[in-house]
Amino acid sequence: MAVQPQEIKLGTRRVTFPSEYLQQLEDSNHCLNDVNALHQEMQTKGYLYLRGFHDREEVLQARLEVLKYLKSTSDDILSSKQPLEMGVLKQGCGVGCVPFMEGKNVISHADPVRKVLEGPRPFEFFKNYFGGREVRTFDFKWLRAVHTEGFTGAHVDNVYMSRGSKELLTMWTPLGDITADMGVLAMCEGSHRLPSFAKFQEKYGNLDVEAVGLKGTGWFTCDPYEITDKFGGQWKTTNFQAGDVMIFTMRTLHMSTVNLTNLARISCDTRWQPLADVADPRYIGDFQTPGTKFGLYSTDESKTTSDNTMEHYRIKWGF
Ligand SMILES: O=C(O)CCC(=O)C(=O)O
Repeated sequence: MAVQPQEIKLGTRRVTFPSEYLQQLEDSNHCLNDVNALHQEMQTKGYLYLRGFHDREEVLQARLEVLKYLKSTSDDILSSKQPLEMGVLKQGCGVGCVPFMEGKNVISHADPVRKVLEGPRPFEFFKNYFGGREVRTFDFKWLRAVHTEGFTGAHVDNVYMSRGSKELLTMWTPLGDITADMGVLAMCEGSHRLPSFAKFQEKYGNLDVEAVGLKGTGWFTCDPYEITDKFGGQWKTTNFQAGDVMIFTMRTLHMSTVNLTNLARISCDTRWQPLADVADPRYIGDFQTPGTKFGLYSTDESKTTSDNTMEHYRIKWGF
């Protein structure tokens, strides 16, 4: 069935989806029984979009658990006029209204949530993907309920977690049916390998934002046009269904669409690697929840030129 074009926001830009600029993602489900084909897809696109990967009912149970948790923390987050499972935010619930749920905590590791994030499906998938080697996932979970107007700017994950396995992959799991106007991942296809991104990857992609004490989010930009104008690639996204996942490399540039609705956008990123590889110590074992927060929970300093801001580095790198 053809998708009706709709006006959404990708970072700072209003865009029509689907359109030439922001295309529909194609899934890689046809490769699921052929590990070489999965590798080939990852190599070509920089990601694997897999539909119906998790059990839908289990995902909806995990979502409900998160909503119950949010309700238990404060009466100011969710509207009591609507059924809890809808996840309707109270009017005015913006930045800072939804509690920080990243790390290893009562909700990131609640049974229904763990059942999805660390269930047999991802373990089997990654073991197969990594050629039969045993795998591990970080204890740290990037569990989020994104408020109205919230979004994630364009970045590669390598800037946050480059101190371990070179084969590390991200799996992004939407907890619920999440349409493009609620805040979904958009992938810049080819950004991990195209020669036009070589300098971007060498300079920005190799930055360890914590080691340099970067101020701000760690995002390269909030403007998707800047990426395609300067480096090329193709932005793609989709309306996600509960059960779908997006798996991608540490070098694949991605961002999210803006949550234009009054619904909490609940999702979690998890990380996977071969067990025998070194794991980034910041995210396993008895880590401390980071004092420095990057990404969504930081202030956007991308246009500030003072030392150690992204703008400072972009000028230094000649971007
Ligand atoms: O959920 C988001 O908004 C961003 C997720 C992300 O950047 C990631 O999975 O690496």
